[in-house]
Amino acid sequence: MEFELNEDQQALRDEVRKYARQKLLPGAGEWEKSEVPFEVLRELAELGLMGVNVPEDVGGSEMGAVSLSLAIQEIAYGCASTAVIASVTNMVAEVINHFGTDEQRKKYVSRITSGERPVGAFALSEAGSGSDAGAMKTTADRDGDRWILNGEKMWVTSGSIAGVFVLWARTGGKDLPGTRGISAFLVEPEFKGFSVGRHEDKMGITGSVTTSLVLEDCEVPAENLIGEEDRGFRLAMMALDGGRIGIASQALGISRAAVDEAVEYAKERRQFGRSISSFQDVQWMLADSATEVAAAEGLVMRAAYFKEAGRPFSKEAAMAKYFITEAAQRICARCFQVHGGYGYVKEFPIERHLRDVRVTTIYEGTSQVQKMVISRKLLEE
Ligand code: COS
Repeated sequence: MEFELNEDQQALRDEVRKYARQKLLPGAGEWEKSEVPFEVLRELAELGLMGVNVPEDVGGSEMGAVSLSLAIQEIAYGCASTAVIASVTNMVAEVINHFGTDEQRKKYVSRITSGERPVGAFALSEAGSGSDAGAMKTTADRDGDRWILNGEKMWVTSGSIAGVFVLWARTGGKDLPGTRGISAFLVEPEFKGFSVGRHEDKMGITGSVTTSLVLEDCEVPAENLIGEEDRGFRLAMMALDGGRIGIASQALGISRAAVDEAVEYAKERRQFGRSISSFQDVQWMLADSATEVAAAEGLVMRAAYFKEAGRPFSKEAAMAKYFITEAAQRICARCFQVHGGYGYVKEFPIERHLRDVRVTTIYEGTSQVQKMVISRKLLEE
């Protein structure tokens, strides 16, 4: 059994680590007050980090799912907002690469990987359709050589900055309810009838914009249907399986940063005439946190390895996301506690980690949805 990364994976991890600590870490505190600068996102594309697991013929790095997870972990250590933008973009590049025609791949994946339009977005949820993704109401009706889309998507990461959206709508009318009769489309923000709606005012991850999308007789060329008509729900589920490894990697990266900061703070801070790191209470908070990080590393890398090996990995991805995103809440809360009153002020990044990490048990499937996926797989095996 091998526990080591191969040379390419190590090199990629080291390179992204260096970049994230030099470039992202110092900016994260400022960017959360505005937005992650677009030049940074373009730079990520130029470094090959917006298409880590897509082939070279569309400009990807072709480095596999394990490398993608490593890259997101390192990016998240530096800046959680940048990590979610990169994770979703990679998921979008992968879904287009996997299900798209050659023309769709060449046009839209290359657009992301070249840095021309370095961000992709995923538009599945709606006001009344979150965990129950099949309950969406947005419609797409065929009209000659185009589709006419009407409805409103919600919670779209990078809604106002993406150059391409994979967007789901109902094509099956009343005959195909629920998860049947849904199709996926490649939508450009310049398409007639497309507009960006409300910008959400969030608790964390505020360097990453989250918006709604309004579709009013939005005209999408017929050739922009991706995958099979009426069978698009499967695309969303398959994309999310990979995306969940991305969010697990993000939570892992944030947790590692929190532990490192708590260790450093504990060593420096003195109370009652001695370092607080000499108190067993503090030691145990650090030990519990580092142990959960190590356990999560195992689950996250295992899920990425299953994906890379071409094995079924829905359950493994759900387990990894469920475990680390829940553990990350405890880890960041303990590391926050180690900081005492200083944790509560913005001088230290730990309060940002606590706010940023909160959403990870929610987006790309709540912990409750992950448990549905895990238990269904167990019962069908
Ligand atoms: N890979 C491939 N196909 C899948 C799949 C997967 N991982 N999961 C489900 N499918 C297929 C099923 O095989 C089924 O296909 P058929 O229509 O051929 O029977 C279809 O998709 C519907 O699956 P299912 O019956 O399991 O759908 P449910 O409505 O019960 O929903 C959950 C299942 C809850 C798991 C799904 O709706 C979900 O993941 N919800 C959360 C969505 C989410 O993460 N949103 C966040 C978006 S980012 S903000």
